[in-house]
Amino acid sequence: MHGITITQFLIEEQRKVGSATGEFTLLLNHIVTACKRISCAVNKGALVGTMGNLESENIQGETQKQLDVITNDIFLEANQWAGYIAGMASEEMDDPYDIPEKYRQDGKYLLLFDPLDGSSNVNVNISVGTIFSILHSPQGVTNPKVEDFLQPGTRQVCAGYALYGSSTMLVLTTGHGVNGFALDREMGEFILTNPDMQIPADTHEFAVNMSNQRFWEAPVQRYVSECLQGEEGVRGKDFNMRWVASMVAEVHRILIRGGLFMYPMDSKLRDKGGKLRLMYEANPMSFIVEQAGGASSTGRERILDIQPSGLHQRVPVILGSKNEVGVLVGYHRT
Ligand code: AHM
Ligand code: MG
Repeated sequence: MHGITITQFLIEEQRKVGSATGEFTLLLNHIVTACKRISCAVNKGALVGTMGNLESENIQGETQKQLDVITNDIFLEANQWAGYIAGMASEEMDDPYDIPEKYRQDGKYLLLFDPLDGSSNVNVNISVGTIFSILHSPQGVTNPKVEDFLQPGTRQVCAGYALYGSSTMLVLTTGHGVNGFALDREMGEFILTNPDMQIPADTHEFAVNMSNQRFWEAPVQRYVSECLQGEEGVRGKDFNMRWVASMVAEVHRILIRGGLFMYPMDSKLRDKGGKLRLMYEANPMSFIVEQAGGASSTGRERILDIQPSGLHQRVPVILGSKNEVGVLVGYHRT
């Protein structure tokens, strides 16, 4: 039997909230459309010659790929015109996007996104994704400034990602659990395939870029060396390791079968604050992981509790199976 479409799912969810006006459901529908368009753009990449680098750099000083810019434009275009959104910000833009005057209408929401996460993987045909986070726009603000976006992750109304992998999946939370939808390309619809996703509390799989080992802090050194000792070591079990270098793919794997993912602080990242960006990578993924029963921390504090100080702020990230995150966070206390 075919599952329900994402549109039916969203409308049924909306019915449960008596006071809902339907605007939020429509807003999510535009995000869904943007993700379908991005899925097509990523799939066609090599055929239409969009797999290369551009000469430009983004605010993070990273060389932009053609697809970084194309997918950023798709997200802006799909979401700017309906009036539900007061402001948008993304990894690919230094400042919040100026929504054209003709579309401005006291929108209730702010949208933050990374249009193509893991884009260093795109020209080698490895999974990439889109990450997004929705916040309330402060009341009475029609042209939101950076300060209006700087809300802690606990204030997110919704977070989600699309994974462009062997199939395209969309995973969402609005604070009532996590649901996953697979794109049926023939129908052109996302279908509910993974209702109420739950992360197992225990795991024997970790994900980290091992090439940074010599730069890590002591707690992470200890944790990984104990995992590598396997059955003979203090952990008393063998661990497996994965590193896709696409956070969306790693978080999706953890939602399906558990695991621990980290991009920890290291001595060469200290000035930047970490590698991953708080507002459109760490916060939405932490919201999803916590809603699926997992945990997420910098090692020293819960990510969702951080009061942001900048749109492109970076933080160390440790997330996944609750008990395993607990072990590593515990090592940061000793
Ligand atoms: P991006 O948004 O520029 O693609 O960077 C974020 C990505 C994450 O998806 C991934 O976990 C990490 O960068 C990989 O970094 P590294 O290449 O250092 O392993
Ligand atoms: Mg990214």
